[in-house]
Amino acid sequence: MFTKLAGVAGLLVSLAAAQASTTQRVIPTLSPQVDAAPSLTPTVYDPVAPNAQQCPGYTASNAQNTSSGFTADLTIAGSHCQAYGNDINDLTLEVQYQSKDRLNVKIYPKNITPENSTQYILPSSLVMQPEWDGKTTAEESDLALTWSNEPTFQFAITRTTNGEELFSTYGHVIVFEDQFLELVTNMVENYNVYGLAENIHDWRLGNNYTQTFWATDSGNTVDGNVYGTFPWYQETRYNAGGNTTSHGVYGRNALGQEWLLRENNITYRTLGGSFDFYFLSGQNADGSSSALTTIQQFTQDCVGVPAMQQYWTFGFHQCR
Ligand SMILES: *[C@@H]1O[C@H](CO)[C@@H](O)[C@H](O)[C@H]1NC(C)=O
Ligand SMILES: *[C@@H]1O[C@H](CO)[C@@H](O)[C@H](O)[C@H]1NC(C)=O
Ligand SMILES: *[C@@H]1O[C@H](CO)[C@@H](O)[C@H](O)[C@H]1NC(C)=O
Ligand SMILES: *[C@@H]1O[C@H](CO)[C@@H](O)[C@H](O)[C@H]1NC(C)=O
Ligand SMILES: CC(=O)N[C@H]1CO[C@H](CO)[C@@H](O)[C@@H]1O
Repeated sequence: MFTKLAGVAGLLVSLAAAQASTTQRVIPTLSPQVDAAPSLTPTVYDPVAPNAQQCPGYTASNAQNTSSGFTADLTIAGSHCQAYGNDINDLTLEVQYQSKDRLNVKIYPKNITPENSTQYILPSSLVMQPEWDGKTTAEESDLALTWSNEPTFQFAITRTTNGEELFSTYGHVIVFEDQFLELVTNMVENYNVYGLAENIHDWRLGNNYTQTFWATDSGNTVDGNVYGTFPWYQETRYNAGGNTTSHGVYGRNALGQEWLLRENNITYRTLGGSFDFYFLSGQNADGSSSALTTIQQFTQDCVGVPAMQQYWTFGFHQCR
């Protein structure tokens, strides 16, 4: 979805350089030493990296109902931890029951001006932004959000038909810094999560997997980072009696990011932007839910279906 433009940018630079060469000296913008930096241990493998879960978290106040959900202020609940940047004191929480099957949770800095808006808010002109259908209210939704300030702001998403908990930050702090965001959800035992593409990995991602996204042209590395960034997963639960339930989680953010799948939780981290989560119920009209319905809710309503391709492009025209 978020494709790499570095190649195009590189081409433009060399064309500009070729044109300029007859009239002026080309001054490189990067020093020749740029590739000679020491290798850095990624935080995820670094035992002495700061633990952002020791940050103070936030406290919610001033909750106000809106026609589609509610908003609240989030204020930092202690002194700044500066784990990987500057903590942002004041945030806005926006909860919107966008349609029967989709609930949106946004958390972004309260004080944003046109000058710094694009650092935090991903414009809808770049990546489609799902919106309220103009009629759904909290009472009509397949999903419900509950929250608490004890000990700090935390929220959970449940399915209203059976109370199934789909996502929950209970027991973890929310971290919001100018160059680092972190949020953790509790997961059921032995959870089945699929997606977070692109990756070359087992179909079921497992409970001990780190998906790093920064849209690189890194080749086809097994378990590594590839071209695209599809920050969404579908989870299926195989319940007693042979019936299954399915739902989806989409984190709309185009920055470099990591999803750490661990035994009992998933940690979501980004290098900036804001939290913009879409929870999809995967529910059909009869109240059952399925992976197929979840994926339809994601493609049709969140990112748009792919363009229809000419039949011959499925043939020998591989790659270019
Ligand atoms: C806000 O909406 C919730 C859920 O719809 C409702 O329970 C609550 O009473 C409302 N609060 C106010 C102040 O209207
Ligand atoms: C955005 O810029 C304004 C004006 O300089 C500043 O007051 C505000 O703190 C900035 N917001 C963030 C989140 O950095
Ligand atoms: C998880 O994966 C890491 C790295 O691949 C490995 O070192 C570790 O032993 C695994 N942990 C478990 C509990 O399987
Ligand atoms: C997530 O679960 C793993 C494995 O149980 C645990 O080691 C880790 O501390 C948990 N992460 C957080 C942020 O609680
Ligand atoms: C039809 C049916 O048996 N549905 C069940 C599927 O599993 C969920 C979760 O255990 C139940 O809540 C449903 O009633």
